[in-house]
Amino acid sequence: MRRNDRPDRKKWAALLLLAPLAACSGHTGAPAGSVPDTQTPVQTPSDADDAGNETDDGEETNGGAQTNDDGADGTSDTDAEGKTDASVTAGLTGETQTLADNLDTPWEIQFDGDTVYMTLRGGGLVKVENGEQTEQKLNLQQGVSENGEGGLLGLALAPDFADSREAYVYHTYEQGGEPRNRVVRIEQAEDGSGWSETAVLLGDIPGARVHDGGRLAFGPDGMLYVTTGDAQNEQTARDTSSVSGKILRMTPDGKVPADNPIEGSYVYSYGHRNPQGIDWTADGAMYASEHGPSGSPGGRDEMNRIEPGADYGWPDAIGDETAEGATPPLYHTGEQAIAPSGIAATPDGRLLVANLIGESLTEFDPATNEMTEAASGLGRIRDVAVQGGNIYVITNNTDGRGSPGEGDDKLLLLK
Ligand SMILES: [Ca+2]
Repeated sequence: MRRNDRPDRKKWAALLLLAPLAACSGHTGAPAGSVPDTQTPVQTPSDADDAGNETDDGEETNGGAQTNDDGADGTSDTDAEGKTDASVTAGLTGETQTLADNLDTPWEIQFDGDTVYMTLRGGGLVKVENGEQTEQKLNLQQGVSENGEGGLLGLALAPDFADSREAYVYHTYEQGGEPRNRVVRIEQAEDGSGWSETAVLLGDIPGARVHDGGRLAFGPDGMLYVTTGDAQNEQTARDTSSVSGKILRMTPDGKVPADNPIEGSYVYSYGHRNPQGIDWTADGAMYASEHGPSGSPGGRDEMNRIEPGADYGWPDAIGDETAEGATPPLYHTGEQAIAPSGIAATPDGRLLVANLIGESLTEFDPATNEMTEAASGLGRIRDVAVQGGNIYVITNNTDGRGSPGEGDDKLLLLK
């Protein structure tokens, strides 16, 4: 998801690309007719975790979608800050339209106008244009190491992608036999056929089989934000001298911005366990999803409002626990696990949340701190994007913890 033509791309995209998007769904080759037109509430939560045996990454504990669902939101409250009253979830019918399929663990959706780019965790980069799905060659200076949750993860098209053809990826690699992560800039060939690495913004980010973070997004300020996991070394999360368990902020050239909260440091916020989703609502507020602990007690997946220099408490404050200096989450899932990954702001100032264990798309309202279900029955969901008033998700039933169905995984338009 995130950013294409603007730092706060999704909101803008939703406003600006309405027409192109309608066109997009028309000429992707899949059945058209993407305009939601009913008020059908969402389905019941699906069964939870069918997945793996992992024991420590929040993607695998006994789960279950949130059940505080009061149906799709049909009565969005308008307030200041220019929010519109157009709920993108109110008209969902439960129907979907498949725009791409047979994707092996897709991780991030990015829109460039009508064109979609997606990373595949194993190292592929898929383009969907005019209904045609192609895997593009990606030449990196370090091989992608897909191991556990690591691999080719986040993708962010540069705000000036239309001119520069530049983008950024976050991927796991091996260094001396150990998993590490790096953020690199890539550039698309002029003929559009493939991509090559042109710069390393940040390497040597601690990695592990689980807790690799990996989401990239340009903020409304034009800076690149990067989520990192604690890489199974939880004591590093509140240590601001480490880049693990953080949200980092850097210039598009990989430099530390002069106005970062800690002088000379990439660290923008800390005390994170494994954040995999970030986005900004139209009022400029930044939010992040975060995987809570698994095992006992488990659950405690979080939604946080991200403030510069703030400490989000992991591992010393979990759920409602407090720790000195720690900012509590706006919302957590209690004993349930949903394993939230990508998030996407909606035009009316809410956040859609892609849930893995929860096998659902939920909608978080920062005005009430309530999470409601928007869609389910699609299996694990890794990422979500809002474009032109429409909602797009990628499933993640092939990520090793799900039950792949025919044609999985898929890029879906929710109708
Ligand atoms: Ca926290």
